[in-house]
Amino acid sequence: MNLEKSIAAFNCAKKFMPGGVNSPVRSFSNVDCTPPFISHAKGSHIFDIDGNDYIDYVGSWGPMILGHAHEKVVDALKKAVERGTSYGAPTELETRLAELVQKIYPSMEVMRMVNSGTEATMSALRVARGFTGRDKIVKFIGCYHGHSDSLLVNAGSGAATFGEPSSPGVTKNIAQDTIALPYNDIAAVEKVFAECGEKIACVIVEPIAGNMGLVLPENNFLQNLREVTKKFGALLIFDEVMCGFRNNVQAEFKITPDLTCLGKIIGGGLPCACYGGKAEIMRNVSPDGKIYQAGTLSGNPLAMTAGIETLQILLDTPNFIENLNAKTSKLVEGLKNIFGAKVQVPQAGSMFSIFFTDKKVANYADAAAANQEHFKKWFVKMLECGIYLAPSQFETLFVSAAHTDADIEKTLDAAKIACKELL
Ligand code: HOZ
Repeated sequence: MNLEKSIAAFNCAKKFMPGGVNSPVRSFSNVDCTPPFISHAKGSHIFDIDGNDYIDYVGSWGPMILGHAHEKVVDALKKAVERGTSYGAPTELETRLAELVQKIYPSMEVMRMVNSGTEATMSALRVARGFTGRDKIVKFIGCYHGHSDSLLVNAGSGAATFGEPSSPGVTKNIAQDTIALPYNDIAAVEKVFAECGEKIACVIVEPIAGNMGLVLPENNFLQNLREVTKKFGALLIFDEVMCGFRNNVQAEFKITPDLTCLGKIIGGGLPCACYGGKAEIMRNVSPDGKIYQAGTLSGNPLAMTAGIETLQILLDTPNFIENLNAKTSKLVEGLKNIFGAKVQVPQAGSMFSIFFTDKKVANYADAAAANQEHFKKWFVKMLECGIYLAPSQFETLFVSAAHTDADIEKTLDAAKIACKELL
């Protein structure tokens, strides 16, 4: 694979940006590769400046559920650009997107649009603290909720990838209010609540964890979280930035969290996120209430337009999610057949990941114990075969509506080659 131009572009970028990138995992440094520099993307494919063509399972880390440059989204955006790119004033677009979100997430009675998942989770924490008058929060080791100080404690995703799950720069004073517990361990949660439940403002959780690889909730973990938080008057926050829209966790598990954080798909590939929940809680946000949060580009008309088009397609296309999930199952079953019991390939709807271990992965310790050297070799071989995967064990892969049967077959052929070399 020729990456000559990408290597030159990377060297140039390194002069200006830490690691040559604007988000650490993109540097590919943990898999000892040069990241292909992207020129464009269409459907399920992404193309680099060297002319290489890849089948893309990163999908901009989740948002591109329709595939890249979907015609309807692009057309709507072209028209929106002509009307101006930002007003810093209310538009009807914001209400339209909120209505669509509420159709899918009825628990979000009142919501606020923001620009990134980090902003959504950070703001939801502030609301939880402001509403309850309590300081402490509970999160789970290996879950990643963006990079605000309170949440960058025992975090997954890039923080775990680069061995800094609790970042320097987060003060002890802030970190001491964050209690990090093992995912899927309800006994640990109950113990902490028994010790200091009256000081805990909220539990924040990825109901389907995607930032330590894909880890599914087990043994009524989510239902038990709902019960224990209710008992102690703490809020339950579902961070569905990654799993949202692809999985309807709240309906499936019949759980109403107090607050929900959404991102990625909600902006259809443009910067947008949202937090919201019960009206009695959200009405405390300024200007209705005293809890402050604001943003110049919040509710930006381009992001609202891409979000509206994307959600409308999800809602209007018969069996959209069922078809997407079936396609993903075909890929996941194919990978299981190729690798056998030596690997784990968890799936949640159109999300999946691969762990090189024969043991089931239920938390961060299990994920970190999987063979990272095998992961690295797998990643490099797949890239050489034209399959673009997330360059870290602590991320998740996404299938889009644009992936074809031929894409899935080509991916499985590449996996056969990688498997032969690996195992
Ligand atoms: N680490 C984030 C996904 N879990 C975002 C990665 C990126 O955009 O580079």
